[in-house]
Amino acid sequence: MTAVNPVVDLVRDGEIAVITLNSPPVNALSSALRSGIKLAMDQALADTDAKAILLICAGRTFVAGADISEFGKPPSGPSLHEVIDQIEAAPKPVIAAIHGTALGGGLELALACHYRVAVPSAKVGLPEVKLGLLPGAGGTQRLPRLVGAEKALEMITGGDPIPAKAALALGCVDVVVGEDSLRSDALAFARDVVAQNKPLKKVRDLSDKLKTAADVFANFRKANARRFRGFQAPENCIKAIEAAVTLPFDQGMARERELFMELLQGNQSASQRHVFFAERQVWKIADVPDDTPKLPVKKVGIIGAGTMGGGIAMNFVNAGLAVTIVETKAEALERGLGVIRKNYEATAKKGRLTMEAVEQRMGLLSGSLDLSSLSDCDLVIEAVFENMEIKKQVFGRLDNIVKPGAILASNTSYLDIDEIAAATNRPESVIGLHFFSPANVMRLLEVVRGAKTAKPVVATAMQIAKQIGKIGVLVGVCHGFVGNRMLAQRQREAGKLILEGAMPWDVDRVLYDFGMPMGPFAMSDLAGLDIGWSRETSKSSTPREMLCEMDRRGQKTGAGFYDYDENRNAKPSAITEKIILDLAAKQGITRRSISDQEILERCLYPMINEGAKILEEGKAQRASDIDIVWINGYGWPVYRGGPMFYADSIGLGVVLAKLKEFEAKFGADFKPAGLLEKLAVASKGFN
Ligand code: 3H9
Repeated sequence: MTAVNPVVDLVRDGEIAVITLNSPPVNALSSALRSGIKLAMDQALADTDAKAILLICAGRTFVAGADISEFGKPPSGPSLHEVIDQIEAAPKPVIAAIHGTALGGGLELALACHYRVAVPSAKVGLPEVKLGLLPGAGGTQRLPRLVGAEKALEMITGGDPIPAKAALALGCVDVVVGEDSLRSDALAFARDVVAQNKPLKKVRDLSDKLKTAADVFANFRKANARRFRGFQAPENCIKAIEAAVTLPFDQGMARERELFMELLQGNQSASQRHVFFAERQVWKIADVPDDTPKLPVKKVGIIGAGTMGGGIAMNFVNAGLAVTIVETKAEALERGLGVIRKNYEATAKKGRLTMEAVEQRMGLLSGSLDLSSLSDCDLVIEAVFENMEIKKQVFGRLDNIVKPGAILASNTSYLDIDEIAAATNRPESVIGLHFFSPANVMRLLEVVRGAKTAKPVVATAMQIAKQIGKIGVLVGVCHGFVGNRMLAQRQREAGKLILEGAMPWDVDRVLYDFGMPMGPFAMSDLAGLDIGWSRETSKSSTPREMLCEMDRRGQKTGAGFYDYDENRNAKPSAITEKIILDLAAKQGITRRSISDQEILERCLYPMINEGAKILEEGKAQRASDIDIVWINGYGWPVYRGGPMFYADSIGLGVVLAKLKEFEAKFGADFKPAGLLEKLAVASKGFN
């Protein structure tokens, strides 16, 4: 074996030169890897005894793409384009042997090869759109030539990889070989290419599949307008594929470059790349190393069969764990189990689950009216009414019932985990697992670490999050934890803005246009205005109270802040407007015109400020964890990178100056956090 450089080897196996890429963990195309491939190609091409070249990877995967950490840094070594051009132009056949994933630049590299072989478990795709980019090394020009524009549109704007078998059917790979014999089968394939003197198949020269109906692109844009709302990358992907269809190859490549650079230099891709790394950082806990022992979790107990409890149960059942749900009343238990069955059956009706799987999952679920049936559970999650006294009672009882060492978790969204833990004699086993509604759908799980929570309990909770397909974010005990604590800031300002001069639909429109799935008032209408409201204590002191008093309790009653038609389409409401105007007058507020800019800053900057306080108090490990909470729990647009990254991208100095201005005008709610002030003065960012 000849080491060409530390990450690339070259050997000759008979008449085949074998280039092996070995750059763990995922063979990303770093400068070193590109240099190594180029050098190895030079040598293999110069070797007159080598009749064909095999490109194969060591480790767990074929090339997973360009090295994302190099983006935005000064270029070094040969570019990926140089490497790709060299391969495609090679006078000897070059064959890619694919296992694991060939993604992004990795697939682009493979598409430049003359032939591709893959193991059955391999996947190939162009996921650049998820990083706010487009495939920038020929992917937008070569893939349509192989699979046609329509399929390329779907694959490139969707970004999801396809399995080897589908890739074979599309012509993306030439042959699928044995799962455990990639190297020998690929070598045999290469020898066959040589023996039969097969042609050098260059994707750039193909044109048959490029014939496309004129309206394909317009139709695709129209059909996906909602899905792509706010994102720049999908549109650039579409334009690049259009170029593949309308321009000669080299001109198409130039257009691809232009469109790629536009994205690479933009804010959206910077945000999405931040999120890529943030999602991987989030699992790392400074004082709980990866090798911390985990507790075995095979049987889960859930207390409460309501919407939350049921949704939580589905997560575990989906992951193949046995779940017992406990309720106090038989009807509630039956209703809860019935809802779960209905949910599964609805999924089955859509063809995404077999009826057999529905039964299998329901078979993992049992119901009980007796807390003591949870005695042998490894993990118990309480999802009862949000009331400290009730929770303390439940935990006190659990402490006497559940086997020692089991994890006792609360799904509280606000309450003090330490106080709950103190109701037991095993506070080290108590933790918060804050699921977001609908719990079987939302990806976020706030893992709330109490003052006494043991490290193995923390480590196990994070592992469980992964196991059930959630993104677990470790947070500390404080009112509302990370997400709801910051949300409270936005809700307060939204409430003030509508009395000062804006209308609910103004606030909602500004936040929707920013990229949120909906604004605060539309969200309240959806959730129900009467959450936490009671007629006995209602004092007509806020628009929400007054709406509830009128039985306008949101979408479920056909009216809330908005009026709704029979299809639940929202319309601004004259009744709400009058309530707001009357209340403002009653409170002596002189209404004024409020700009969209002020609405945005008033809603978002106090959130960012609260995020700074959360960091300062150590309630989140890092700013990027806060971003992950907001993206996955509240629909913050991923192309704005989360509130903390967004603050960095506009500049903390700008945020600080505005907060000070608001503090002078509106009072202490806007007092800047010490950390924000410190970082802004030092011209630093949160990330
Ligand atoms: C591109 O190719 C642009 C071109 O079109 C044009 C160029 C001109 N770079 O996810 P994991 C790290 S854009 C750098 O935990 P898994 C990752 O951060 C690229 N680093 O493993 C992590 O580091 P750490 C298009 C990368 O087994 C470690 O590797 N390609 C890259 O769950 C393990 O990753 C993509 O978008 C990278 N490209 O999943 C594919 N990829 O251990 C992105 C990973 O320090 N990658 N790392 O936290 C993936 O989707 C997954 O990593 C993969 C493996 C499926 C490959």
